[in-house]
Amino acid sequence: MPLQHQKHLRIIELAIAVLVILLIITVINEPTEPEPLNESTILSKFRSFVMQENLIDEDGDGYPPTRGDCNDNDPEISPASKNVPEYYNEDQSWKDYNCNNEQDLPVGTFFVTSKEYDPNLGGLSGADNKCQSEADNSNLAGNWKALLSTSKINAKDRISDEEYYNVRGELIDTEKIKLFNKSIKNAVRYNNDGAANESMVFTGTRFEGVPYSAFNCKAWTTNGTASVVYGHSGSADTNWIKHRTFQTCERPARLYCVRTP
Ligand SMILES: [Ca+2]
Ligand SMILES: [Ca+2]
Ligand SMILES: [Ca+2]
Repeated sequence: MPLQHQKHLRIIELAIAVLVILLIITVINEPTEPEPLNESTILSKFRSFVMQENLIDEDGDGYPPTRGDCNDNDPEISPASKNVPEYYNEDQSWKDYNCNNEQDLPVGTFFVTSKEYDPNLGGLSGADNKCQSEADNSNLAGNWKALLSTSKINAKDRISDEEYYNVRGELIDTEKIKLFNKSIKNAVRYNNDGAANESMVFTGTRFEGVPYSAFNCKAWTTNGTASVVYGHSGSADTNWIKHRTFQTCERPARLYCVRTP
């Protein structure tokens, strides 16, 4: 074959190869047929979007989980209820309104301890530890202190000025000056688990919130010969804080515990 013809053949082969490549590219880039939009495909697309974005408000409280509903199975729990005090109900249940797995009772809430203690409490700090550990055992949030006086320390100075409630949300009194003025509006009555414990409570305190002389088992360090004042957790008159006096520190009793800042 003459050289000229061979050249022409090469050019034709090259041109065919380019055309084939162009054809392949065109076929690959051909847009696929769009899915026809009928009512059911629109609905199913919408449903899967809503599921994917978690926009459903299961309990109908107006807030889906993506808008802050930390419990979408309970319409009483939503961003609108996150500061509601988590007092015990009558059946000792309670609701975790802010979903933090702790029971949030306001500062100024009182409980009476579940346990009775020896009058040698280990001083005020030992008594505070007992309140704190009972609170912790029941998953009550915050700091808790025992309402006690020694001869030098006033019980009233150990707690902050608040509205005071028991753990079922019954008002004890509206401010400190009224709390320590004879009677209170409701007895402390309930323990850290929300059950009633109407019994003797160590206080060492007069109704004014100050020491009852030296009736405090030597600042709560002895179970021997010393004097003591008990209150009564079922009382709302002055007996709530000064119920009985004894000349000996042998008898075990409970403590009043108060949430502090
Ligand atoms: Ca909801
Ligand atoms: Ca809810
Ligand atoms: Ca809580």
